[in-house]
Amino acid sequence: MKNFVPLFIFILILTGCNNPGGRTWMIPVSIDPSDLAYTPSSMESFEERRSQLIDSLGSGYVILRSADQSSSNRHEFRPNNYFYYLTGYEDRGSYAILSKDPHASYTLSTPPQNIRMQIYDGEVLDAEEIMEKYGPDQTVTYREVRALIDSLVKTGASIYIDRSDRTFMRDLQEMAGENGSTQFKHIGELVDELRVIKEPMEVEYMQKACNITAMALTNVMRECKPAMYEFEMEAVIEGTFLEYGSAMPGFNSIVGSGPNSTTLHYEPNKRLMEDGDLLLMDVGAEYGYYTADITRTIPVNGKFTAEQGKIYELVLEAQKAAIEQMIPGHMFTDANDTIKEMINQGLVELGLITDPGSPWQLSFYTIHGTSHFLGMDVHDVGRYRDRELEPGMVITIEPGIYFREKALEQAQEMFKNDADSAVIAEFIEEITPVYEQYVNIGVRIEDDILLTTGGNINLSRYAPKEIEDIEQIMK
Ligand SMILES: [Mn+2]
Repeated sequence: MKNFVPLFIFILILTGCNNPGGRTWMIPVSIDPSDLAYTPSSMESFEERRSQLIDSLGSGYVILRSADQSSSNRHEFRPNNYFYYLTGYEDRGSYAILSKDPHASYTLSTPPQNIRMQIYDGEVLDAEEIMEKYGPDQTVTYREVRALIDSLVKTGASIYIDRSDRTFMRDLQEMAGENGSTQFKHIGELVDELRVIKEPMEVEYMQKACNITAMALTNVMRECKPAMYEFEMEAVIEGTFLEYGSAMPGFNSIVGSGPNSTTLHYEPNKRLMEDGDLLLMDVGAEYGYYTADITRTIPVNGKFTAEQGKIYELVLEAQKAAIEQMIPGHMFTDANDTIKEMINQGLVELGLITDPGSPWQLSFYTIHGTSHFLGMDVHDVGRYRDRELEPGMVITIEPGIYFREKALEQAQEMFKNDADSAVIAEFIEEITPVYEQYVNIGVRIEDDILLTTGGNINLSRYAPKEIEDIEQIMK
């Protein structure tokens, strides 16, 4: 390994040369996708999840399907999250049945061996290959599994399914018949709490998803300039995802400049960016079916204006303080309370909040919640309310402040249940001259935080967020 050291230093010097005068922003991410290959230890994880699930199953059955093209709203096939979490099986056209039956607690069906489908979609595994790779107790054919499911849903036992797969639920309800006593329960009841605590392999994928996303955002910082379109930045982002082996984004990329930075879920990404705009990017690469979710806000021309800088620093300081609250034993809501307190204080100082004790004035600017679980789903499963943070959770921290042009005229309607109209009118009148300096500024900063014993690790730490770093990279 010694031989690599001089080479490494040489690469460091080379990359340093590309960025004279500034420090190089290094992101440790490799293109090599061999980390996605199944190993005996990754197969053990899937087995361990199934055995935990079966322990809590009682006399019911779990019936899941890998999803087919038509049930997926994505362009490419991607397995159902619950199905994949419990099986590790990645192809279309298979069903999994789990039960306490000691002889056949885990059944996988082979996909339809349909030659025409194979011509279009490629070859599929046969029973022997499935037994070897995924280790079920038995395999059954596609035809047999339909008959088996048909008999199970008529037994009256509890059937656990992914209730968000509506097509499949309707299909099973039809099989059970009008008068069937079968209860279709949500598989999440048994699995979601397992999914909340991430295992080392899951963390590894999420770290890589975050590193790829950090690379994408840094590439935008290098490419971005006025008179480019938002979709060109989207292309840089999703192009980088593909370049590093992320097959698809974990959710639709939000790339909003100027007024669009104030639209929370802006997705058209069509606008021509102007000098003086902010650009807000809320994006995430998916890797190994786990997604990142990182937001960065940058000045299109490479330099924050004084007003943009003030709002940015306020969001950033609140976000950093909130991340420090992400410690096992703290409540899920502690970080959010810190954010509210700091942003409230900052907006009072800027003359944008006239009553520091008024939650509706704060929500006039901040609007949305600031945390969610992250995992296979971008808003991942699990119970949020009234719970303590635990090691292994991955949670986003994403405060934002938004100055929508229309917000002033919509305030009466928005807060009619929170305050008297005379109070709202007074607030609007008082803040208007200040508000106008900030119109079309939208700032959100989002990181993905892994809880560890006694602390946390910021998985998205390689995505630059200090003003100084962003401006340096954009030079
Ligand atoms: Mn988020």
